[in-house]
Amino acid sequence: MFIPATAPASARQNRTLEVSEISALLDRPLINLVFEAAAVHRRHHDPLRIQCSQLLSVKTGGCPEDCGYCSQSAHSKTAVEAEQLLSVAKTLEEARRAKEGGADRFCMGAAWREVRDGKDFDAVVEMVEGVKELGLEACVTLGMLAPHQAQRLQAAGLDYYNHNLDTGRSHYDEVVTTHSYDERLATLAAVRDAGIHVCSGGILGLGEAREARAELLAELANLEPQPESVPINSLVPIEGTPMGEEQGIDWSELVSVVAAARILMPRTTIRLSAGRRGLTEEAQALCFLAGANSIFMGDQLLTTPNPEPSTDAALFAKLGLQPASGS
Ligand code: SAM
Ligand code: DTB
Ligand code: SF4
Repeated sequence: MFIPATAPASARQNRTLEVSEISALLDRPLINLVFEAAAVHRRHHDPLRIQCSQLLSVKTGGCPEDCGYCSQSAHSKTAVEAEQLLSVAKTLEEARRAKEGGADRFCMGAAWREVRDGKDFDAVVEMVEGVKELGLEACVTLGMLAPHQAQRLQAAGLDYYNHNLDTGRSHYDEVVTTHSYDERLATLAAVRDAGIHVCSGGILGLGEAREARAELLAELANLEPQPESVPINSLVPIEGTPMGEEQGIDWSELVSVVAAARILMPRTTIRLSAGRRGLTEEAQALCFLAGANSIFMGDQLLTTPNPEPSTDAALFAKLGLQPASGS
């Protein structure tokens, strides 16, 4: 029996959510699901405020992992060339520009399997310190992390660590074979134990069934405590990758996952992440109504384009939305 959204959030956090009940939630009429999610959203968040993060790829391409969706995997022949780690100075210049553009969080991504202690990690720690000095929240996504590395990032002032579970456990082997689901969970535990906020979500459109989406939501919502941030990406198909020909998912599936995530994780920030260029304004509006309250802003994600800032500003104006950091 699914606990109705009118029950206090604590009621659902005290027990394990079953995949079957989340599947049933995703199968509900979309109109009812969005209505319920919108009600939960308003109880816990200002529905007019959207948290705005900006991304920068600080180490692009040449990744040893074989994630089938990714432009940066050395296993795929894509247009992305492998690069060295960006300098601290260049990174902080981009962070300054992001702040001027209205971002409140700066997220730095590296195409690494895992963090290795050494000069590159030292430089990333410096980047985190510099971003914090600019008065921005700092987030990094660097692949797998050992507990001592998480502690070092925490000491540098890191606010969030992004590490996505990407899809349900049953579908994971179809997506990546060079690391396991349990390794992803171990990194999330190291992040949590170090006292850094957890940012973890997934990608829709990897050829998964609805059941796998329910599994992903169950994994995330059953984490204790629940992640502070859950990015929901729609696959950006990349030519040359095993998933480059996948058909995009229908907007209604995306809205239902956003709504279910909001109902299951009432306090979490839910980010409408990669794939917004493929969505109409109306579909994005429904996602914001259903509880999405964060986006990536700026015209570039990691290696692919994002909506132009002026396009997002026009959408925000039409919907009466404001960046979370704005007055
Ligand atoms: N290497 C690190 C890792 O895998 O955790 C960090 C970088 S990785 C590019 C960060 C996340 O971006 C992935 O977990 C995935 O969810 C998302 N992502 C990558 N390529 C994508 C694509 N083509 N479409 C949508 N999301 C994508
Ligand atoms: C997340 O969930 N999405 C971001 C961020 N975390 C690192 C990455 C999106 C990448 C989209 C494809 C690209 O630009 O390469
Ligand atoms: Fe590497 Fe991350 Fe891309 Fe996987 S998603 S290939 S780990 S950069």
